[in-house]
Amino acid sequence: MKIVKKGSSNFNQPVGNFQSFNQVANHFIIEAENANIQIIPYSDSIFRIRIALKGQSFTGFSYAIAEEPMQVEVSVTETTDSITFQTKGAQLLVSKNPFRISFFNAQGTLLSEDDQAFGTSWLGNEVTTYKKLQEGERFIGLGEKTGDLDRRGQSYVNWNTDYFAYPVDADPIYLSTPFYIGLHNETQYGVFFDNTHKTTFSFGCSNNRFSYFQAEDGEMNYYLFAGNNVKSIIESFTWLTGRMSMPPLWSLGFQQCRYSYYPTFEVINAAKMFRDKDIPCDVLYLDIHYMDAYKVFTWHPERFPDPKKMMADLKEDGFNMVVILDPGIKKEVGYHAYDDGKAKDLFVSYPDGEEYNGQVWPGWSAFPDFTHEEVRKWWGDHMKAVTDVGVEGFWIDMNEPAAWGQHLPDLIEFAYEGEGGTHKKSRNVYGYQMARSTFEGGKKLLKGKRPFVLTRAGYCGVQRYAAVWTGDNISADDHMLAGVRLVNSMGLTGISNAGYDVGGFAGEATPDLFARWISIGAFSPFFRSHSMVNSRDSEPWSFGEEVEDISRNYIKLRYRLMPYLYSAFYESAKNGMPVARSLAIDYTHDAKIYHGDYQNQYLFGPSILVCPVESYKPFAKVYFPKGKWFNFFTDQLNEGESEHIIEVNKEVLPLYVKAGSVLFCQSAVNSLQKETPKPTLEVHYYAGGDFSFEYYEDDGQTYEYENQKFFKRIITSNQNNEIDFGKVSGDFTSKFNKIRFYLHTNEKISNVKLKQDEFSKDLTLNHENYRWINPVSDFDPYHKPPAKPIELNNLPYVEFDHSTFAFSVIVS
Ligand code: MIG
Repeated sequence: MKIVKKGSSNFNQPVGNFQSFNQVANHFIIEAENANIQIIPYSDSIFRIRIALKGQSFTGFSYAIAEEPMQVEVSVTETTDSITFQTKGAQLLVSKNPFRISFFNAQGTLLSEDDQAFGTSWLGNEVTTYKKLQEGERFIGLGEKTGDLDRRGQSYVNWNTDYFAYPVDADPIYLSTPFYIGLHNETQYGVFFDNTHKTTFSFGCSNNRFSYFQAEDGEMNYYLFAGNNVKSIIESFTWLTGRMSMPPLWSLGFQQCRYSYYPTFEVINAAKMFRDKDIPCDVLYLDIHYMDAYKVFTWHPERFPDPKKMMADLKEDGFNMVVILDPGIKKEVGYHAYDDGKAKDLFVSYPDGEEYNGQVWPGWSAFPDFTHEEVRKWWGDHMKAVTDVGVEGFWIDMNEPAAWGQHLPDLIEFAYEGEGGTHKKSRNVYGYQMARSTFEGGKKLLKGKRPFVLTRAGYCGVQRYAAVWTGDNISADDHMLAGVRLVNSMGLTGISNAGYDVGGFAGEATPDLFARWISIGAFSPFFRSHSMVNSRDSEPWSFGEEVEDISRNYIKLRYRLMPYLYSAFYESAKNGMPVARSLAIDYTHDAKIYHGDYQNQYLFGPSILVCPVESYKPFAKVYFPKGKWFNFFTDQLNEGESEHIIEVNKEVLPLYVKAGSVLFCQSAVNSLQKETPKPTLEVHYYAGGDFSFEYYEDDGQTYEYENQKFFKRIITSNQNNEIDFGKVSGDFTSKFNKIRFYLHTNEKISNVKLKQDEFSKDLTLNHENYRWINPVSDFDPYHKPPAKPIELNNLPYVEFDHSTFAFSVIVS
């Protein structure tokens, strides 16, 4: 028996000692005993680090990266022990013997450092970088991962997985975004491990020594981000991996799904019900039963004999239709998509050239290789089968890819843009490239209109092409809250347009659960109700009158807030700030927000604080972070940095508005695509602090905004209640010609002035009783006395033109 002496293990292969250092263009190349290293200053605050064992070449290509390295000013200092790379925003220090990396912010504070003993090392082909745990370090991000907001003590695997009815602590699920943010000592930094193989992240799991990121195979290729706050790190990360473009306005409305609506009259009936019941809705879905024998790009001849007419009828009523597209192509000679794909050799195959077949809905199927440009184009062209009918929305499912039995053979091969890759390397990007193909195909076929794509699987960068939903959740309170955290966590990793199946996919929601879920869902970026085949009806009217009223109220509220929401989406498209913002973005170093009681709270856009609470709880615990917070419904002010226990009921979701912020509202409509709101834009000003928020409008359906066809202006305010509306830029004419400016403040107002350049005039101060949504509490007279409407009595407002010039409103 051979005893390996402690400290002299020869299993773990290290990088070893430094040997030489060179600069080639903007790359710094270090040779060490066992590995080659590249250090690339990528921007002022990003360093890219690549480490490969000697004898292994650096692979070239990444699907995630949207930008080339910037021209970075870097000063390099070499001593006998170390090399330092200093940029404007960060510092990277390489210790030579052995090779180790430490990372500092612009102020020289340590952000992250390699574990002194292990740094980067290999076990066979498996490569790992170990980072020393810092004092009090927390970890956030990693996208669609279950568990707590603070991921300390947990580990996660990135391997896109179809997981029906996943438990709330399941891992992995559908989508992988190997990017996280570390927080400690009032500092923050980001790590993006751009390796598409199965990766594992540990944040001090089962040890108290290090965090690590590890890949089964491939290169150690990671990016370190420094920044003065979490927001700037998200901005850098989304600069690097891309941001969403403006989604079609209709996709921000309420979306009703079902597995499955068929035949035609069921779809038409659902549409009619929404209109008859005065519940806003913009989208209905067709799940797999619309296809003929589940063959993608076909229509079931009996169930949908005239899809064009159905589509036209729906559009007439202000609905769009989103149809499901699964990647599996039925292996059937005579089926056009199969024959064509086969003839052109576009399907994934074994190393011996034989087509790979797996079983999915249509039976034995072939899988288009979306990692090949030609295949993506081919898929896009076939989408004509649905766009010809008038479809503008595409729901891509099963793209992990899923197959019965789950495990695809690892040896199957993908093009990987000519680089080639096995299933091991390609799986995690398959859904992402399917999203890209679907988006680009849709964009081409819709001739200038914005397609809407919804995907289940993805990888970093998927936000450029698709919205994401969290797959097959369960109708249960803990799933409702887990969904909120999944969406918020995706927001930290670049994916802003995300949502969950409201009401739960598997199982059946109770009326109370549905009521609470739909009110929270109204404050989710992507807002869709969906449920499983053979389960009870789960449209908003299926749970009784009371729940119907609550659903109507919250859906209407979302529609009222549309100008605000659209501006929040714009902010996301512009700088990557998510629409649903974990409090870890703005209140990063406040320990309270990570507490189990408060970790589900988030900001919806910059101003609205949402406090999700289980449907069975008569009380909720709410934490107000720094600042002051207006109760959304009553305007009562709450001091920040305080914890409260409040009474809740299913009609009133705890919502608050930040003092020192603004909301933009419009009149209620039932369809964003068909109805035009009244021409008065409501601007709700919540006094009490500085803010800056950009108001944004465009046509909501084309890419004309790329040609200046937008209407935007920055609105700022200060403690003195001077609200500046900047000059409008862009050539788009606003839908609104008047502004009704509401003042939410507990101070007495005597005068409101409108000031433009030198000129200033007093505005007439009016008052009105204002109600956000209708009360519903009078529904249940047996159990409680009819409640009074929640009204803001005598809310002051002024009215003026929606001028494109710069002006100020001065309140005193
Ligand atoms: O094997 O298309 O997550 O939303 O309704 C199940 C049927 C396939 C899984 C999706 C779900 C969808 C269902 N799909």
